[in-house]
Amino acid sequence: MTVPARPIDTSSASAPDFDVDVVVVGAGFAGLAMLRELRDERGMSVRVLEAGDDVGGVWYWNRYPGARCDVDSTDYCYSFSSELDEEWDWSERYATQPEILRYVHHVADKFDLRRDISLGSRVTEAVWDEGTGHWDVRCGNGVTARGRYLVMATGCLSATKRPEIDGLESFRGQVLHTADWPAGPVDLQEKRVGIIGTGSSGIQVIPTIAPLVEHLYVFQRTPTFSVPAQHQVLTDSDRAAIRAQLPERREMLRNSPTGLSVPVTRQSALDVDDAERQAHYEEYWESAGFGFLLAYADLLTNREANDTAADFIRSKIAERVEDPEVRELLTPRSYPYGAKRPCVDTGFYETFNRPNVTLVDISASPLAKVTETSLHTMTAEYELDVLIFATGFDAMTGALLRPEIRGRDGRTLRDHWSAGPLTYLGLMTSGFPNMFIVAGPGSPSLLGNVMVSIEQHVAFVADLLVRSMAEGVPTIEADADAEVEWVQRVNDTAANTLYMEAASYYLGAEIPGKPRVFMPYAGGLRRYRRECDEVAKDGYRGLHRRP
Ligand code: NA7
Repeated sequence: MTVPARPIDTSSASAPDFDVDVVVVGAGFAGLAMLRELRDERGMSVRVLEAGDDVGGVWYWNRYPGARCDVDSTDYCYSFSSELDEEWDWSERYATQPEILRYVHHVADKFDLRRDISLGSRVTEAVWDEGTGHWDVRCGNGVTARGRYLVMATGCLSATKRPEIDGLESFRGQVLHTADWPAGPVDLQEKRVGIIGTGSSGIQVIPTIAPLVEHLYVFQRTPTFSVPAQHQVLTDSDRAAIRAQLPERREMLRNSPTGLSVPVTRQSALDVDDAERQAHYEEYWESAGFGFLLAYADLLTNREANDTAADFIRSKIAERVEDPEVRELLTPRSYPYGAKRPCVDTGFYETFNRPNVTLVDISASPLAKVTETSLHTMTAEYELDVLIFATGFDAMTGALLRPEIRGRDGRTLRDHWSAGPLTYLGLMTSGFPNMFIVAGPGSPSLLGNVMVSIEQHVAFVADLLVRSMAEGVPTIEADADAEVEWVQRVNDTAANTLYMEAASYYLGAEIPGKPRVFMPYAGGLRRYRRECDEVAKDGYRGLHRRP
């Protein structure tokens, strides 16, 4: 069902607040990179609309205790400026949220980005005006912008998810979400704290707050595979060594399947004997962190190979948790390692050896209700002062579908994607001319280092816009058949992996009723980059560029 296209009524003033070449939504890593590239390198006018009161995207919102990136800081930053590389020193292997936010502020100030960003401006509506060939964009605070192009740089994990629990509004204690953590101090000292969720965020919060609180109740639905982060503080000599190899390291990231600085092997886990495999896993365990998943080439494609890694991790969990019952509850057995986003941790499992930490298995006895003082499962009551949701996000599509986006003939993106996201290369969707998505569904984004994905998308979009403008092509749109083929390719690629064997957010399983389709492209960043390069070389095959 479609309704006629209509431009946004800007009521009192017919002119929008900002009339630019490109409206970018989001001032996280993707939006800032897009702004700098389009404005400073390509001479376009840009307005960035950002919901938060400051720049930083997920790193602005995820201020929970213990928040860190689980990709090496050296690899989780921009690569466009050698001057920036020279003047910025990361202090730790995995940067904390405050350090990453300082970096983002440094970049925003150094490249004078703030002057083109409207903060506190959450986009609620974006409408394609067929008559003029522009996007009209409106924010909840009344700010309006008009651009020939619209870039959604809204992030894959930014629309928070908080499960409905009966009676939650009656709770008299404090309710927090990891991805919407208050900016001011939160006092957890001597409090009875409950936390729901043991994904990457929960795994970071739990060991950080356990020593502070009177008692911590961890409500776990599915146990997680986690390997030690092997975190370390970087010394001057570490940094000097990293700097000396930075150009080669960056080149390696760009040409790797994952964007991670872990060597890629072609060896199968089944090609070696038990002793050799065990030694190899031990070596990765001691250093690789997230890269443990890359210890052998077939860990995500062959269940028997995967079982060898999963068994190894399970044996390590067994060494780390004292109580046999708790140990069993923490041990993942129902899905392959890596099929849900794997975690890295510092002392997560050991936290359950503390007398003030209780693991509550909510798969056996689900959450039932909240009262003024307590969280109840079906079989027990837990009195709490603070309840923390570490329940993650409406992944990949959430931030794109919450605003009302209307394309050609007034069709909404929600309608177009009602059976799951449809994109060409993860970058464009048919019927929504001149709209681009950075690191969206259909791109590798979440399956690797998202910074490498972001920079590749920014370069691709910038080249495409400049070329189209130079050629007098005002409208760019994904071809509907090319889109269907790409979505099929994304599905086929995932079908050859073990990703399909877990109820993960890659598959839309995190939200009841969300279409179950595998959303990211699982063919790897390197292959994806080549595909995009080929598409560009073929005159942007699969895109209609109408003069
Ligand atoms: P995740 O990884 O999606 O984890 C969410 C956790 O919350 C996970 O343990 C979920 O259990 C649990 N959860 C979600 N909904 C519920 C309900 N309704 N009841 C009980 N438990 C629930 O989000 P994170 O914030 O930890 O990490 C997101 C990303 O940030 C991460 O992938 C990295 O890229 C960084 P489930 O497994 O669904 O049973």
